[in-house]
Amino acid sequence: MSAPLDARITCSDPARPLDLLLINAPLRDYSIRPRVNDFTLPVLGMAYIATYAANHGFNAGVLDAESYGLPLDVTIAVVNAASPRWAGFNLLAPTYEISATIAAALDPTIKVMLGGHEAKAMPAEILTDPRMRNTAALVLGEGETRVVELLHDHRNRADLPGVMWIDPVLKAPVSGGKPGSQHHLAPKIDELPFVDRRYLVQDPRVAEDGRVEANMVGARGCPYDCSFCGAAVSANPDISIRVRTPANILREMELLRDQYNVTAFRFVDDLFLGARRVVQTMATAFTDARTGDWAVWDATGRINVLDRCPDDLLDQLVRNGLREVALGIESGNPRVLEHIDKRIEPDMIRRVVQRLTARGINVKGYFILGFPGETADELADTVRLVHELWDMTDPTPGRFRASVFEFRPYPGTPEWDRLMATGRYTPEQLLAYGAVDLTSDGVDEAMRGRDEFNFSVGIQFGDVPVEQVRHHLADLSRAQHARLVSV
Ligand code: B12
Ligand code: SF4
Repeated sequence: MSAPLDARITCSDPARPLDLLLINAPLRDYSIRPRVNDFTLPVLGMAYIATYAANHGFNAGVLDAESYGLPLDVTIAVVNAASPRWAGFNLLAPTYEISATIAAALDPTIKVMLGGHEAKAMPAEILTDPRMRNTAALVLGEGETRVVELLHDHRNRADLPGVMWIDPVLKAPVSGGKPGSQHHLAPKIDELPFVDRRYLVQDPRVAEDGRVEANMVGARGCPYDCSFCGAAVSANPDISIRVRTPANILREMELLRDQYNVTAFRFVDDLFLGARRVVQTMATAFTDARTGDWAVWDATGRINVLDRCPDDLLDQLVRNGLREVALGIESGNPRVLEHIDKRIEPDMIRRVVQRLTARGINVKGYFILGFPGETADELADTVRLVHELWDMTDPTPGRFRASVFEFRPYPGTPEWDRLMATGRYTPEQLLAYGAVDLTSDGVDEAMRGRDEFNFSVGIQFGDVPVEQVRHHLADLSRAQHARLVSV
């Protein structure tokens, strides 16, 4: 009899051998410095794949090593002991090195499949990385239907579009795809099964306010091209932008309410409130379903789109239960915003934050410090804007909070291409991500909560030295934390 499956692996049937184990790699080796917080967002993409595979009769599991803060050797031992037929990785730029280290240490009888943003951006380099030698398939883009095809051993990977591997004869990367197979690239999102929450470690979960909260995906793809972003349209040419129908979204919300008592929802996709037509359609559907009577929800939005929404539409969203909008503000300087191709300007930012918070909608603003070519004055504009937005929203019923990051380049993005075109950097330099420990000066609650986002390649891209960028970042994060604590 084989050993019982490690309890940290979530799967549809622990008594059956695993066809596929999807591994969310830890962001760093937690044997060296343990995790300092215990919350992470759920791995919805992996859960979508596992759910779809289970619906097709396969036993797929998820090991969220990041959420458990697993050391590298433990992660490797857990996967090898589970001995799945396939092991799958979601490769993101900062997690590539750790994923490759895990893949290299797996039992060679386990076939490896790769997906995620980094796999899409650098497929040839990854397939020829000796640590990835057991890779039988690298899948570009949305995985559900192609992963299930790959799990059928008798089916041919060469039939699948956007699937790559190393040809044993040519010893070079090749890709598949037969005529009529393009539908795999954009699975019909209204026909996908709702995510089986068994695969997620902390979702649904009881939030600080006592509500049971769940994360959802309402749309796939983003039509914008912000220069730093891994989700930018030019970095994802394979994606067709699709929004789920309101009826489909509402059905999942009601199911989560009935099954788990969920009354708070967070839409993590790039652009839930990112297109005027979508905002209007959702508002009408949520009004008809009286969603605001029982639920609150948070979503991402675009400042330029919300700026064009009339007051009555914003009022309707409040009645629908809209609680918080996350906005990519990025910079307080017009030249930098233009450089990013953000299609917004500082007055528009002030206007939208004011209109939302005046209605009681909270705003979470994302900012980036240390952009390529950013001057000290331009960075100071961003710091000033954060303070201005805090002050402006002090008297409003809705809160404004700032989430600040250090710039880091992601392959495939417009900013990456610009940096490479300067001839000053090699891909290895731009990919040398390291965890930055901003919690090291004694216990610092402000930095703990965001420890997993403090990543850097340690290069000064603008006029402001990296140490000063971090100093501003830590200052703003501490000020933000103090404001939350004092509320
Ligand atoms: C929610 C989210 C998170 C969550 C959950 C992450 C996760 N592992 O799923 C949290 C907060 C934990 C997170 C953390 C990080 N994230 Co994040 N995240 C997102 C966000 C906003 C949405 C992802 C999502 O759920 N999409 C919906 C699902 C359905 O799509 P999906 O996850 O892409 O999965 C599909 C495909 O990618 C594919 N797929 C996924 N996994 C696999 C595995 C296999 C084997 C196969 C074949 C296919 C496959 O099939 C899935 C279903 O169609 C994206 C933005 C975006 N557009 O993707 C950024 C994004 C993916 N994150 C990013 C980054 C960098 C990170 C961090 C590294 C942050 C950091 N510290 O620097 C960490 C990594 C932590 C980790 N180990 O996962 C970048 C990636 C950029 C890049 N080129 O690498 C993105 C694109 C954001 C950005 N602005 O650029 N993130
Ligand atoms: S930052 Fe937001 S709007 Fe810009 S490309 Fe990324 S997901 Fe789209």
